[in-house]
Amino acid sequence: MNFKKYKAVIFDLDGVIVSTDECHYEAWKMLSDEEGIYFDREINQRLRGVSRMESLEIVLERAQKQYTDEEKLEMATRKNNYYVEKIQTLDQSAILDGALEFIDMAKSVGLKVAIGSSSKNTMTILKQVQCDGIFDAIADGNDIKNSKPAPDVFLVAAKKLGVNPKDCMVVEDAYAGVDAAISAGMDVLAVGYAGTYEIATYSAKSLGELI
Ligand code: B16
Ligand code: MG
Repeated sequence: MNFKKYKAVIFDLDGVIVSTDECHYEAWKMLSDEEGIYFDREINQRLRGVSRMESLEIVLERAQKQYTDEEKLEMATRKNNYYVEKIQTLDQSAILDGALEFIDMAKSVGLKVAIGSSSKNTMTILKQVQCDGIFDAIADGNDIKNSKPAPDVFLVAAKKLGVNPKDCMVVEDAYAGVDAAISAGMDVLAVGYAGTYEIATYSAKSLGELI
């Protein structure tokens, strides 16, 4: 990978910088159990990078009844309350392998660094793991209407950085996120769960592998 051909790296948050998978899984599982809806870890993998309301629709594919929009909103809020409670327990040990070193490496060759996350809890998570001061820009679920695989969150991040999208590289762990980066006209390094997605520009098991 020729790092120097880029001007910025935009990092996805959940699954790239911080491991929040288990918190999301447990919160969706609590909601599903209360509603009598089947939910497992395989279904949870389909929620990577997908917005909260779209995630709920995937969870509801297994529901035995129809829910009104009002009920759906209440369920998404209930899940989020469980999730927010769980992420209070996160600390720096939740930072994923090689993430901080990779950010330092990018900064040391003059690249700007940003977050491009679907999560509306981005700031809470970054503060929790003490990474809120290290990025030049943050774009998250609060900045956009269309979430990944739409390119919006990465385009907002590039705009906040003042960098042309074609000069950005995205780091993603979700299929939806890799698709979003490509739609934004950006190169993408796929790691973790998306590490085998063949349309990515580069791939690795984790950022730690590239240090
Ligand atoms: P929230 P990312 C995504 O974050 C998660 O991967 C996805 O599982 C979650 O549903 C989504 O954020 C919305 O999160 O409910 O906190 O707004 O991977 O794009 O950083
Ligand atoms: Mg992710």
